[in-house]
Amino acid sequence: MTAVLGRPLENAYPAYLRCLDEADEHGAIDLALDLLTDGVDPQDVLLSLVAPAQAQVGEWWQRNEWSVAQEHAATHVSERVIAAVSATVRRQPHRDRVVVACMDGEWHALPARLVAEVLRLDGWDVTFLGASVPAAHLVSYLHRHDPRAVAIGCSLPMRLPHAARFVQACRRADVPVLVGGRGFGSDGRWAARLGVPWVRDARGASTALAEVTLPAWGAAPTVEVDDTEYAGLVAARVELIDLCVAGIPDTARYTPTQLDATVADLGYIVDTLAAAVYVDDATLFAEFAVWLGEVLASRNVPLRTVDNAFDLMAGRLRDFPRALRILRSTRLTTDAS
Ligand code: B12
Repeated sequence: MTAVLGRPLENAYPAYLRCLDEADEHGAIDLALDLLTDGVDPQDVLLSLVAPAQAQVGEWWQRNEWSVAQEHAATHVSERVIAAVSATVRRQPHRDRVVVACMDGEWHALPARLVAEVLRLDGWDVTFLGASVPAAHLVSYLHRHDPRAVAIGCSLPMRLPHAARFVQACRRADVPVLVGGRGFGSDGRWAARLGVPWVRDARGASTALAEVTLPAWGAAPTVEVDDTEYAGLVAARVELIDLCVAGIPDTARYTPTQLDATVADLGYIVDTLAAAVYVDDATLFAEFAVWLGEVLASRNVPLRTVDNAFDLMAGRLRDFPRALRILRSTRLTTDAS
């Protein structure tokens, strides 16, 4: 954890993690409110205590040290803390209305919520729409409320094609868009591919909103997005999963839980491959493969199974040049291992 600023937060961080570990929401709220009483900036409480603690929770889950239930409990505590901080520090909005939302299928509302609260603390009149908003519903909402801009959060690269549709919908409604979140890449390079302004963090969002000018924010995509191959992959999704379940040795002996997990992982593989094809960037899939390798290795899943799935998919995707190139260049094991 590197993001802490100054002593009070530094001292509070281990205690906050303990509260998350024990699902102690009262302890966590007291700790956050005590920091406010001590004069710590509320934005720092959100961004240098809650945010890095949530990232830590993710690492524990990734390494199989924490169960999904522990992660859910911890996230609930963080949500309560954010609510307590914003209820304690109420600022009258004196800037324009801004909408913060996550697109269809994106359930990571908490990162966007942090952004929304930081914007609120900076005086913006924020409407937070939360997780998984269908694009059509967003558009009708924008027509009614006419905000200065929409800030879109995406935490999973595999949701990028949906983010692109969301951006297009906002542009059709003539509302400027900015995006953020780890789903656009650590340096925002996939936002650049979609031709949309990206900001690294919540404070950056506030600065960017203050500077918003059209048409700079209405830039066209920097690459020709390959919808055709992407659409073909989406259409073949179920077939690809079935093919792998049938083709991977031993699946007949899997327990129902193992089979469910395998089908879910195969779904992530296809969706991430489709996203990599969409933005035409093999590094998107390569980064995912590293992450998947870590997740599966910590759960004792043989990584050869994944390479096996890549090969089976490549066999079916002979007419998909981008997908084929990506699959053939990605391996979780070396031949010798
Ligand atoms: C909590 C959590 C969940 C919760 C979310 C609940 C909620 N209310 O948000 C639930 C259980 C739903 C969930 C589900 C999943 N999750 Co999850 N989740 C997390 C976790 C642990 C914390 C999220 C969080 O609060 N982060 C804190 C914020 C502050 O961090 P941040 O993203 O860095 O945000 C900063 C910037 O990125 C930026 N920013 C972020 N959003 C935005 C938006 C805008 C507009 C702007 C301007 C800036 C901006 O500003 C923020 C603050 O400065 C993360 C770990 C992590 N590192 O984030 C995993 C994580 C994101 N999840 C992950 C995964 C894999 C999943 C699942 C696929 C798991 C599964 N097997 O089902 C599903 C997918 C669900 C879906 N379709 O959306 C992975 C993603 C890995 C990858 N390479 O893609 C992570 C990284 C965990 C990990 N280490 O492996 N998850």
